[in-house]
Amino acid sequence: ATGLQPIRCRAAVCRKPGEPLVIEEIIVAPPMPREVRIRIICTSLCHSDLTFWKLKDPPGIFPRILGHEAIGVVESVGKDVHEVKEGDTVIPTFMADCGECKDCLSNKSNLCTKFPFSVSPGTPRYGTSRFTDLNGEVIHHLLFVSSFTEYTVVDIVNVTKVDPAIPPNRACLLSCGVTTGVGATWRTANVEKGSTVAIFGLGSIGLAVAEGARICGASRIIGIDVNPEKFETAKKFGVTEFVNSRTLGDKLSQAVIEMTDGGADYCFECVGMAFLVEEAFKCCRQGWGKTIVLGVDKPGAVLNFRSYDVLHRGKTVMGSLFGGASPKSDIPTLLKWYTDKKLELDKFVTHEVGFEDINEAFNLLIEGKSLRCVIWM
Ligand code: CXF
Ligand code: ZN
Repeated sequence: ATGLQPIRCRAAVCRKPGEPLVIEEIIVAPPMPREVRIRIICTSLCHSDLTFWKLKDPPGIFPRILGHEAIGVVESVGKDVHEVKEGDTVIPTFMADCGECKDCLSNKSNLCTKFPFSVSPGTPRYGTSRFTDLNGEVIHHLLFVSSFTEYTVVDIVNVTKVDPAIPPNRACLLSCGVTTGVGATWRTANVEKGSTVAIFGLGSIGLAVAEGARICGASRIIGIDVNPEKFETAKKFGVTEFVNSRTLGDKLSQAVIEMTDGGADYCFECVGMAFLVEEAFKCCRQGWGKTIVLGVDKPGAVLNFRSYDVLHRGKTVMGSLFGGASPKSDIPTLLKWYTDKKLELDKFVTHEVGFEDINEAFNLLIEGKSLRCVIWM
């Protein structure tokens, strides 16, 4: 493989918001300096892909190649890339890890200041696209990854080299969802042994939080959802009790406070609704309770807290991106946890489909039938 030539390959292009992806031939330009071109092995569908798929333009932007949870092999490297070489197995991530800025050098942050997170339609370093269709029209990137294509181009700050022996249909989960949930317990909240944890929303992210809480040694893991059917699955992820937020309505926080004798030690909001963050905050105990927000509400969403509660009752509200995990150091740790059988990834994968059936993966997630559907290229 020569990095200097454009590649013609198949990609699932999102041409219009909410319409089925179209598998077509596209041209992928060679990597620019400090970029790598990756052959995607497999990718999985994250709920955020649905968000960007549905987003009407503007702020939606089309045509675009979605997908940001993946694993692949380096096909070629641009100029000045020394960290990886052709043939290396890598996990791309929407979070950068430059390894040089104040944040990347600190163990307390994963918010790279040199290459900050954004929803830019281009690459992080140049702001441009490496994709064109056969008519020469530009196709936009998503979250610096764009994995619904046989080949993509990713900046070196957005790739983590991983052990090629780990099954790709498991390792790819660490590219977004599982790291976000497990990371929130381990890297953001620091859940201690014996804690009581409440999880608001039992989708893949909530279940990854449960998995993380279980690994951290939490003794009670309370799952809260509008759908009681989710409890059966949630038990496999360590959830010990279920609370139905639909039937409880405005009595939800009262119920959680009662069953925890004053409130949970840790509350995780995994839906992305401002009012649910406020509910979660009410449910965490005074003195030391922490509320960790993983969900992302609409831009401009406002949270309402009483200053007395936040400042004088010893409660904390915090949030993170990617669970507060630094890709290049924390993904290899999580992969080791998987090989050591401490972190269970298998149970997240409910479906696997071939690339040509990618729209089926969308339907399964929309209908709430899947947790993670792996798409094989
Ligand atoms: C999300 C994180 C928050 C902003 C949108 C994308 N990442 C992955 O699903
Ligand atoms: Zn995601």
